[in-house]
Order: sequence, then structure tokens, then C-alpha cells
Amino acid sequence: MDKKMRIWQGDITTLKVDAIVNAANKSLLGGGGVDGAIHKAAGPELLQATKKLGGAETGEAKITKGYKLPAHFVIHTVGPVYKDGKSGEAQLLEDCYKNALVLAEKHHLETVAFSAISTGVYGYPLTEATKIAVSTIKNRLLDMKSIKEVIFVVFDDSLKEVYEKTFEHLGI
Ligand code: AR6
Repeated sequence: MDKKMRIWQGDITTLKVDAIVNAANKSLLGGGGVDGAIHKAAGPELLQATKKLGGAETGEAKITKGYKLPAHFVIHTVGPVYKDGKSGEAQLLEDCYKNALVLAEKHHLETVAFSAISTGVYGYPLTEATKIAVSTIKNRLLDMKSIKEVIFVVFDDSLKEVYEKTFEHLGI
């Protein structure tokens, strides 16, 4: 199989890939966490671009250029805020990964790096969120024509371990 999935630990804003996937909020106008880091590294032109998008619903994905980032594009998706696990969170998180992937394919992108959507401020339990992230991508990657590599970006050691275990469980 010439398609790859891998885990990489570090700051997503340093990656020279076709697109990085931002864990945004519904305004798409920036915030804290990875969203704040991406806006800071991309420069003010990113905010000018996201202002034109008119926000996004939870689970949706929208694309802009990367501006000052080494990545060519930023795919902005809005993860669910975790409540009790019975409020449609799993489906919405799956939608984030699926819609980001479909958008990358539509733009003929080859390498896509995902941040761990909803695992910070939005409070999604790490093991559950990681299972959804990895299995959603794994199940769809072979059907994607342009996408050759998906990178799961983790910031903290604890999340790195969760991703490694999930890869093992899924036989990746
Ligand atoms: N590179 C890669 N991963 C990072 C970086 C970075 N530079 N910084 C943080 N992370 P979060 P959410 C990881 O809170 O839970 C924002 O204010 C972090 O360790 O950024 O989807 C938005 O505007 C965690 O694993 O996103 C929204 O309001 C993951 O990125 C809200 O937070 C996601 O954490 C979205 O919350």
C-alpha cells in the first residue's frame, strides 16, 4: 500500500505539507490552543481570509491558503464540545475528519496533517477521540485518489502514547 498514516509529535505550524487541519471554533476567527498558534504563524492574512468564510457548523470543514505557514493550505474544522458522550459528539467528530479529508481530496492535495481535534479545550476523552480520528481516516484513505499521506500531530507525550496504542489495536 503506497498510502501512509503516521504519528508526529510537535508543533503543527512547522510542518511543510499540503494542508494542516485546524481545530477551530464556529466563528473561524481564531482562538487559543492550536487555532491560536496557526493564526499567529500564518499572519493576519489568515484572519482576513477566514472572515470571508462566514463561520462553520460543528463537523463542517472549510479551506484557506496557509499564508506565512510552510503548509500551502489550512483546513479549518469545528470539533464538538464534549458534554456527556450522548449528545452526538462521536458522529460530529467523525464528520470533522471525513469532511476535512473530502476537502483535501477535492483540492488534489497529497499530504495532510491533522491536529487532535476536540482533545484540548473542548474536552473530548483522549482514547475515544483518537479511536474516531484514526479509524475514520483508515476507513476512507484507500478511496481517496490524491491523498498519499496523513499525519496525526500530537503535542503532548500522553496523547502520543494513546495514538501509538490505537495504531497497534487497528493493526497499522
Ligand atoms: N501543534 C499541534 N497541536 C497542538 C498545538 C500545536 N501548536 N497546540 C495545541 N495542540 P485545542 P479543541 C493540541 O484546545 O479541543 C481554540 O481556542 C492540543 O494539545 O487547540 O478542538 C479554538 O478556537 C490538543 O491535543 O482544540 C476553539 O475555541 C489539540 O491540539 C477551541 O480551542 C486540540 O486542542 C477548540 O478546542
